[in-house]
Amino acid sequence: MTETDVRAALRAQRIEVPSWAYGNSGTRFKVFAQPGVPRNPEEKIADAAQVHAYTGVAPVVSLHIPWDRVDDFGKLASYAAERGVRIGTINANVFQDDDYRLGSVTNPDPRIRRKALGHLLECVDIMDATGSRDLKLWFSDGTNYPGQDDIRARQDRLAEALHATYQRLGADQRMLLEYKLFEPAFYLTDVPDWGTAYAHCLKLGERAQVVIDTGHHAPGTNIEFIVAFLLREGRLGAFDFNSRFYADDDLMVGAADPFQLFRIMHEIVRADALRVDSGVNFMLDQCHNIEPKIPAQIRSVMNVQEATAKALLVDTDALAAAQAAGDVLGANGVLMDAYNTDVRPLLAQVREEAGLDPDPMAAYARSGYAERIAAERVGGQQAGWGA
Ligand code: PSV
Ligand code: MN
Ligand code: MN
Repeated sequence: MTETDVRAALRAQRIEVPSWAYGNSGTRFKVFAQPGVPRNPEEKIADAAQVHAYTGVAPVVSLHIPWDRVDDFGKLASYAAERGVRIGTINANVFQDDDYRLGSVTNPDPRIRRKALGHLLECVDIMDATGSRDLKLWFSDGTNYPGQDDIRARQDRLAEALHATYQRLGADQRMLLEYKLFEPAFYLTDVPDWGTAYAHCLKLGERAQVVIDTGHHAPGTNIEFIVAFLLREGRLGAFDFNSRFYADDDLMVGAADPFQLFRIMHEIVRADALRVDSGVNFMLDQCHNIEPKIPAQIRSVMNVQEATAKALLVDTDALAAAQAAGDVLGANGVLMDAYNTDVRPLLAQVREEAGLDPDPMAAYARSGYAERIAAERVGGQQAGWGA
């Protein structure tokens, strides 16, 4: 790839930001309030628009329902457009209701299953109103104790709900199924891994795709293998990017393990899946408990850009030659050369070419936006109401 191609690919890259990154968040021990946090979905979108204004690659905001419920979603979409962004993925939430103590779509009680399915279908209505393509499903469903419920029956109930939701999708809409190893259930999770998500998606049809949340794996899992495998099968629909040190930490992507992020982006570039029309959506799923939120989102976008730039710089001819020759050290060296390149000057140039400040963090800090929202907004909303 020529340097011009690399710069063009970086300019064309798109990263979706989550509405919930801008609200107050914490752990189950403490939610820390920060000054200036949004009081409503409009203000979350306004903050997300700041991230796009300084990075130029984050024009899409993901919503979580009901956290971002409004009376008129069409109006919210227009509000976003006025600020230069648009509404992206609609994230369903069937995990914050007392009724879901024993599960949502897998609950043994048919009344609760109907209620959960009703919410999933309502999310598709919202997608119709916002013009969103993707419905993201993550289920907190699982059990805490062996024998608590029937593993196979729960899979049957899950399949039934997924099928009914899939049938409701419009021709241009997709269902993204997210997996997570554990939490909040500790003994068994109904969609614990990519294999389970993939098997359900295969049965549903081509518009059912797997989501890889980078924080949802056991320590040491080779996530880039999962990326390569799903891309090869045409079933990688999206990423939820974040970092983990221990569990589902939701820290800034590229903070815990920038090398892992590079390896993931290498597989993306290898499959030509960086393009906006590749069908792979790159989203952040993060919470910023102690750091300021808008700068944390800007930093996260920059971390993804740096990993992407390095992946684009891999000398693919030299890599293929070394691999074909069985040159283990040579092949590894090609990859490490790209990883060890300082791409910050290249990205600064890409930003300048796009008419942006080469240093988005400094430009945002200088803008006075943080001080303005701190003065204007009183009583900021908690992201996910303390989820
Ligand atoms: C679950 O841990 C998850 O990763 C899902 O994507 C949820 O929708 C999101 O977090 C909420 O923060
Ligand atoms: Mn997620
Ligand atoms: Mn998560």
